[in-house]
Parts: sequence; structure tokens; C-alpha cells
Amino acid sequence: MDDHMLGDGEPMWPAVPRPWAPTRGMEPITITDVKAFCTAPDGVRLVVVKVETSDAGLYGLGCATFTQRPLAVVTAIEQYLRPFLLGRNPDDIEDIWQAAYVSSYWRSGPVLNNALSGVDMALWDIKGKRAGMPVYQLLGGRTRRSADIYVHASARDFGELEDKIRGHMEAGIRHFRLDVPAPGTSFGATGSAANPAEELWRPLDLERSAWEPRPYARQVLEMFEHVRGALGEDVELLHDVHELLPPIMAVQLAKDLEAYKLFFLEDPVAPEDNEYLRMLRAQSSTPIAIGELYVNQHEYVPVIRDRLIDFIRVHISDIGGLTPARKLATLCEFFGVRTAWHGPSDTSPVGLSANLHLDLACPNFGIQEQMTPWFSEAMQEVFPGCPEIRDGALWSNDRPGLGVDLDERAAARHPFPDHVFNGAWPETRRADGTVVRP
Ligand code: GCO
Ligand code: MG
Repeated sequence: MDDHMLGDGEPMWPAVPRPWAPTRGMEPITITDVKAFCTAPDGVRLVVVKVETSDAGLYGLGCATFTQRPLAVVTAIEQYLRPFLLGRNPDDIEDIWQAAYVSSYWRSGPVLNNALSGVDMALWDIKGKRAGMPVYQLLGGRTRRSADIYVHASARDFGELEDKIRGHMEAGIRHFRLDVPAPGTSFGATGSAANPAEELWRPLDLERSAWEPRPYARQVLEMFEHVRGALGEDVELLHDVHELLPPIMAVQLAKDLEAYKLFFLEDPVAPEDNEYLRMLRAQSSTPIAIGELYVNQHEYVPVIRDRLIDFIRVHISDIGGLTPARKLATLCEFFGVRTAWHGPSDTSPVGLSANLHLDLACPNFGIQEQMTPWFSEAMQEVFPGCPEIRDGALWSNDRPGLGVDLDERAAARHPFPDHVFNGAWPETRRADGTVVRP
């Protein structure tokens, strides 16, 4: 006898599709296909999942973008999640999430979490479409009309930085992340070698491009001194340390920056150095945002429980989608931690929209990252329904579901580009050749 069956043939645990009573007017439907789409409208590799259903024309979309390893995610979706999902009832979001999460036994990590996120967001999109409501309504309704954003203000020098910020201020933006390249830095530079393999093994020109912590930390202070002096107290200023510094220097930097009243200082330490946040907290009142590298509850629950951070900044697809993110947001609410979901260019507009629906529904919303105050034409063509950016905020359209669609033909016109190192994170090294995190 099949051990899933009772003696009389009654399933002990119902086989898919679940025979649970449908909500009135919502007949049970099944998942009929799961597809992964690869597209790069702005040259950044995005992965979007489409879950199709037995209700003709009803489908959902979710973001599964892990831009450095996108094809590993596509394999997880096509080879493992698709067969797991076919025939299930897309209404059972929580049940599907729980079952899929443990179906690999070894779980978590950016590849499997992103794959699961693509499916999970798509199921929320379907749920909203079935209910005829935007997803923020399913999350409890709106607590604000729009979500304030911060944009990246990156420039070659302080003068150019100031000009850029003034330009954005005229467009109504009030929150800025400040960046100028640290002296002699290679940080962020990917180069574009014809032969990636050759580039991989060619030593960096360390004379020219070595990164050193002391000049970087000094420059960050000078940058804030300049911008605060020039623009006064009416702008909100942020900076991303990107876990570059040795932890004790990050503690020093947070203390030195207190005078400039940051909105937040991001990723002062790496997830591996979470324990240093206790020391940082005890010594500085600079607000701390952290989390884009977190993939596992063991990384984020303790820093919230112990009130070591002020803003949770996870990349929602990297923790497994909207289902875990809404629980995380609620946990944060109880500990006075605000949300600042990661929203870089390697989030698709579908993923950004998931962020936005949480931003609108969660009382403990802090800020939403939106790298540039616009979406390119190509991006809007591939993703009709991109949120609107107006008055320094993101505004959701009120379509049912997540409100963002995918034009599959337009997406196909933007295939993945070839990248040096096949898209891997570029190396940053100190003058003596030592690799620097990240
Ligand atoms: C941010 C981030 C990003 C990441 C990128 C990695 O705060 O916006 O640090 O720029 O580096 O998302 O792929
Ligand atoms: Mg960051």
C-alpha cells in the first residue's frame, strides 16, 4: 500500500490538486506551466518567472534575479520547481512555499531562494488577479499613498556630486546615497576584455587601482562634510560601505559620521561579522541599514531581536520572495526596525513592484531604494506597468496583482550580454594584492 493512502483509499495527505473547498466564486485551478525568462533591457541580467494556470489567460509573474549566477537559478526553476508545481493549486501560496522550501532538503542560499521567489511572487500576482485587487490590499491595505525613494548620486568628485544632487532635488527627490570613487579604487569597475578568461588571470594593475581602507574612510568623511556644508539639513544622506572595511574601521566610521546625521549607513560589516554590530551599536547612534546579502533566518532574526539595526535591507528574492518578506516586515515592526528593501538595477520591475506593495502596506516602512529616478524606455517596453516615479516617491498602479506585465517579444530582443568573468563580481584588491570583500 502506498504510505500516503489510508486503507480505504482515502488520501491521508491530499494529492495535488488540493481538494480544499474553494472560496465562493473562486473555482479551484491548477498550475499548468512554469517558465523562466532571461532578459537584459538595460544590460543587467534579469530572470523573471511566469506561472501559468488552467484558467485560460490567468498567469502570474515573479522576480528570480540573481544577476551574478542567473543560469543556476533558471536550472533550479526549470528542472526542479516546474515538475514540483505542475498540477498544484496556485491559491495555496503558503503551503507551496513551505513544501518547496524543504523539497530539496538542503535549503536556503541565493540560487534556491531566488528560484522560489520567482514562483512565490507569481502566486501572489495570481491571487491578486483572482481577487481583482492589487497585492497591497491582500497585505492589509494601504498605510501610505506612495513610497519615498532614495536614488544613487555617484560622481567623480564632490563638485559633480553636488550638481547631481541639486538636479535631482529639482525633480522632487529628497534622499540620496552618496558615492565618489575612493582614491585609486578599482571598486565597481568590471572592464570589458574581449577574452574573459585572459582578463580573469591578468593581475590587476595595483599601482593604479588598488583599494586601501584608510583613504576610502577619509574620503567618505570629506564627502559628507562637503555635501552637508553645501546643501544643509534639508536633504537626507546615505552611504553604502559595502562591507569593504575591516570591522573596527567601520565602527570608527560610524562614530566619525555622527555629526552629519545620516539617514543610514549601509552594510558597515559583512554578514559573517554580524557580531561586530553589537560593538558598533554601543558606540554610535548613526542609523544602520543591513541585509542585502542575507539569505537565511539565522542571519537576520538575531540582529532584529537584539535591536542591532535600524533598517532591514534584504533583497526580497534572495530570502525566497514575498511570503517570507511580509513575515520579516512584521517581525521588524515589533522591534522598531524599518524596511528599506534592496532595489538595485539587478531587481526586475516585477521584483521592485513586490517591494512597493510591501512599502505601501507595512506601517514600519522606512525608504525604498530606486537607483535612478527613471526607468529606461527599453525597461518600460519589456515590463509594461513599471511603477511611476513622481515627487521623490514610487507610485503603484492599481491593477490587480503586482501590476507589472512582461512583453515576451520585447524581452527576447534583449538577450543576456556576455560579461567579463561571466558576470561575476569584479575583484577588488589591496596594494599588496589581498582580495577585499565583497
Ligand atoms: C545597493 C547594492 C547593489 C549591489 C548589487 C549587487 O545597495 O544597491 O549594494 O548595488 O551591489 O545589487 O548585484
Ligand atoms: Mg548595498
